[in-house]
Amino acid sequence: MTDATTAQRERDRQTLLATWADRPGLMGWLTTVDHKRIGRRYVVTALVFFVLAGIMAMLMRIQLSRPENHFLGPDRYNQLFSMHGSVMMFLFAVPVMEAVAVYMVPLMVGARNISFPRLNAFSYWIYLFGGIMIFLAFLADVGPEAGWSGYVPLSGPDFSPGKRTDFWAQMITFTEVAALCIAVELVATILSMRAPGMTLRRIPLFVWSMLVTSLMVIFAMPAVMVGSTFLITDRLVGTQFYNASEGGDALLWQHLFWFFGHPEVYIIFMPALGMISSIVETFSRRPIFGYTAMVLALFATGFLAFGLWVHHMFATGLPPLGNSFYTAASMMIAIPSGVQIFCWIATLWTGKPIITVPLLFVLGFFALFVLGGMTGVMVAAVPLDLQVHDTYFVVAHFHYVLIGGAVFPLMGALYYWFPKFTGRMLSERLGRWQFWLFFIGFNVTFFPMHILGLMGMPRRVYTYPAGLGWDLPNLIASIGSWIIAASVLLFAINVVLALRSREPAGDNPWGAPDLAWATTSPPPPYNFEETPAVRSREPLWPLDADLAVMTGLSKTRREALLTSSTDALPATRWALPDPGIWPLLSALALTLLFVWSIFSPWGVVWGAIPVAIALTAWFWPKRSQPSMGGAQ
Ligand code: HEM
Ligand SMILES: [Cu+2]
Repeated sequence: MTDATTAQRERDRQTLLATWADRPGLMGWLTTVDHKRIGRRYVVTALVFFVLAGIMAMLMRIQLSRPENHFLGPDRYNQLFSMHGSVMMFLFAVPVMEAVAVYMVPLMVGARNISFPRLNAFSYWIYLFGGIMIFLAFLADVGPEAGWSGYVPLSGPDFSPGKRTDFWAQMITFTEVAALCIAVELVATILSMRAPGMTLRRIPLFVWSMLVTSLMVIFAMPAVMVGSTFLITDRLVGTQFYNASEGGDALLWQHLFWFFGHPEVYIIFMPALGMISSIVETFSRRPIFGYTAMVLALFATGFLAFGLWVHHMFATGLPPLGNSFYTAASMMIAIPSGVQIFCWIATLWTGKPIITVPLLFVLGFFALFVLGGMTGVMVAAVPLDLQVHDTYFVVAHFHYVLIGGAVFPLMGALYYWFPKFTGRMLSERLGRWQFWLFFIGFNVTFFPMHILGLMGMPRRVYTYPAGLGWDLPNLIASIGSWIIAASVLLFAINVVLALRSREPAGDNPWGAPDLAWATTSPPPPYNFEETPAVRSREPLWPLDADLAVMTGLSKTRREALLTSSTDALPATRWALPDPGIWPLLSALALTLLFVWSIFSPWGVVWGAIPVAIALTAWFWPKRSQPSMGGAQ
């Protein structure tokens, strides 16, 4: 490169930086609309919630480590398992996956930012405030107490007096608003902001998995929002949606909840599948085997996931023919999962796998997920389910799928993408220790629960009598939970050490093939100097090849390129918004409305005024922004 072009590139970079950089300091932090800053913040917040819910799990395991223990009383225990389950599901598992996608998807498709960046900021604040609210409620002894599934009539006005369940139901609305915002942004980003040339057949599998996940969020979350809003109105203003004696129906809650709740576990699991594909591809050093089959399997899983919810309700006495249908559907979903596992194994088999920490976590996933999947097929059979329903067998099963199926791939992905997020590498040596502690600790904790369940120990009990043969498995499980805690602590230490190290990771330390690695690590505020142009499914392979770029986007305005949905042909340019404070203020106003409405229905009426003001200010048209029309 000549001196003149180098100098020109440097000038371009400065111009881009001036256009895209946030304001310095606290104001910049509060007003940012950069998907990377918001995504990173989202990931960190979700991990904090994971640790808090994990501490609650530890307290429960201490209580259950021996029979007739008095460490926690029944009321405290009820609140703890309800908080643990709700926080893990609503505030950790779904948000952390979406958070990683908020960071990675725009980079993987070669865009300058996520679509609707202010909505993205709004989503984060709503999520944060909802999470803070539920923890404050818990500390003030108004934490949830009816389990993460909040069944009526237990959660209704007669059996859960006080405000505990109202806070819980409102927290759900908060987190689902946040999740829906992100889902919409991701769908729009994936369908209309892909780099030119990234046709449907060239989309990275993680991006595909997030498209399916987001569509599932859009279909599933409204059910639980409607359900929890009915619950609030039953409790607050005397509607009778769930009250059978007044013509309501308690089973309506279970249908609404599980119509969301079953897809929810796939909403957690699907991004994990995408993460595994990314990791397996990079570390096998070959394109993924069976790409088309993988994409079809993702869609099949997403579709089938909506036909299974009744398998959570086998014990409610529904007609046997209906039950058989849901049994068959539940078993069928093992097929697309099996297809994916075989494709990964084929990729590893025919590639030259390098066993790094991310790949170790994927191998751990294979072992644990197969076990969790098998117990899943077992409980899908009605006769067996009727025996183990509400026992520790189920607790073992769902922790195997949730932790084995989602947390293990997530840990792998955090190791894999950490250099992208921070520009530093996590230590492989500590990572191996962490993996083995997690893997062993996990099995020590949860394997004995299968046996406990088969011996008849019910879930959600704060203690048990001695002499039933439950003492030893419980003690082993409790010891295991400390090993998991040690592993999580080691991860935290690894992160701190990596952040303090001065050694840069380099732009593409793993030799990965997707566009996310075509820019620096961490990327600049504008992501890419020029829009990358894609000619194959693995645009960065072979690693020494030059990446084609498309020039023409303005450097002095926040412009994004819109491309067509199937062929990714350049269509038009689009002005993305500047940073602003209104998403934060709107989220605050909405929080006021939600919390106020827990105490009085008038909160909805008066609380709507600040929301309307904030939204009006947010959407007030700016004269200074010239319209860009359909300029090419
Ligand atoms: C990290 C180690 C973990 C430990 C030691 C642990 C332990 C426990 C314990 C002791 C219970 C209560 C069992 C009962 O009394 O019925 C429980 C319930 C539950 N856990 Fe975990 N857990 C862990 C991680 C997770 C994760 C990562 C998730 C989700 C992603 C999760 C989701 C749940 C759910 C949904 C419940 C049911 C709550 C309810 O009954 O309403 N757990 N867990
Ligand atoms: Cu299910």
